[in-house]
Amino acid sequence: MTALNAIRDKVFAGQRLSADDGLTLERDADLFQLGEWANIVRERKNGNIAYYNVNTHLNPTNVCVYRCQFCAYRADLKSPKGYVMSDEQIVERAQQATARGATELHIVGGLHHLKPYEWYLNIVRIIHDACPKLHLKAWTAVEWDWFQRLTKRPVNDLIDEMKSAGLGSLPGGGAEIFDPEVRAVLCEHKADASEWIKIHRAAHQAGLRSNATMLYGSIEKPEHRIDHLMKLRDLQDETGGFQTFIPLAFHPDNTRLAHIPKPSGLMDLRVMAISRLMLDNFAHIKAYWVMLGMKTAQVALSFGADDIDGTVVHENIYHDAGSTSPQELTVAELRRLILEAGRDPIERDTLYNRVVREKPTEKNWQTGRKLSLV
Ligand code: V47
Ligand code: SF4
Repeated sequence: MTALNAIRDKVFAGQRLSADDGLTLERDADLFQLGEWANIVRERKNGNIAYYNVNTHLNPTNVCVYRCQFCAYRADLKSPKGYVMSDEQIVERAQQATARGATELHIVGGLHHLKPYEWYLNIVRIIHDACPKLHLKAWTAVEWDWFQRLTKRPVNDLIDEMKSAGLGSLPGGGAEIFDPEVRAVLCEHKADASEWIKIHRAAHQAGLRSNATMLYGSIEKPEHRIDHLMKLRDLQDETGGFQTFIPLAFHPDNTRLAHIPKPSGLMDLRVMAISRLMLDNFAHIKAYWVMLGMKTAQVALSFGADDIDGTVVHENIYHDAGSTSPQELTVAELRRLILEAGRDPIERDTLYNRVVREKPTEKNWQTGRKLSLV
């Protein structure tokens, strides 16, 4: 029996794939095999459902002490591009999101040279006080690591404090590629793999859920991607606290790695499918439409993904790096995108509870602009 036939039998039987199987998939499987097998797992776990949510992004500052090679978003302290939002602007953004029916605010940003930990804590507190029903998905592990460095306090203490202030869960950013040699090139000084894992473990132990990501298509090799997925799977075996895995395609524009071409649509689908096959203990795989573009996100719903993220609004990280996706999608557009892909759209909140709306949200979010997908 060939190695690929043995993998197919494991997938059909619902058995776990090994790291070697993952490498075989990376090297030898064709796209349609991968898609067929990933779709079996996707439908076994989530049927025909494709989830979306109504959310908004908030990036309180782009000023950052780090200089990740793949980042087009950051600014130096004195750069004219740098900004810091005021408390008033932050609360206004949260109130606008609430008025438009958002259930989630996704809060991440730079690590500002001069802002103390209390500034970040206060952001969560003032938003929660103003909009107590809005779920606050805040701060990547890289930011939590920075808070530890600033305060010299253990992360579980900081998580408890933010939780009391209104924190709801952690986003999956900052994972990049865990391999130390790749990380040394991409983002030398920031939290390493063991710190990222330690912080997510601490969040799960504090009763919070979190997401996980992987930045692919820059300088990593297939073995680095498989190693990354295996490390996430191990932590999920231990805690069960991850909700969703989000593969993030490298966007080169305006970065220090601008000479590297953007990964192809074929690579996007391969990584999506292999992630679905390897992460057998993750309930959800997200095709983040801002990063993939709407057309690939639709196809990805048949290559392992069961979630396309949300309305988004105010996304900076990918738009600064050359994303040509719209700034936001209306609920009507998200639902149409999912229906066209042959899936059943279900609105979820951050924790994957179904959202049932008694009355429509603000008109333009339901009906939307005309947006051509062809
Ligand atoms: O950590 C930054 C990545 C991440 C680039 O948890 C880039 O639901 C590609 O994590 N090309 C932030 N990737 C975004 C993120 C995220 C997005 C959507 C949903 C969730 C979630 C999390 O974006 C960073 C980094 O890995 N990134 N710049 C770039 N030029
Ligand atoms: Fe800073 Fe995050 Fe950009 Fe790295 S990816 S430079 S930590 S804003």
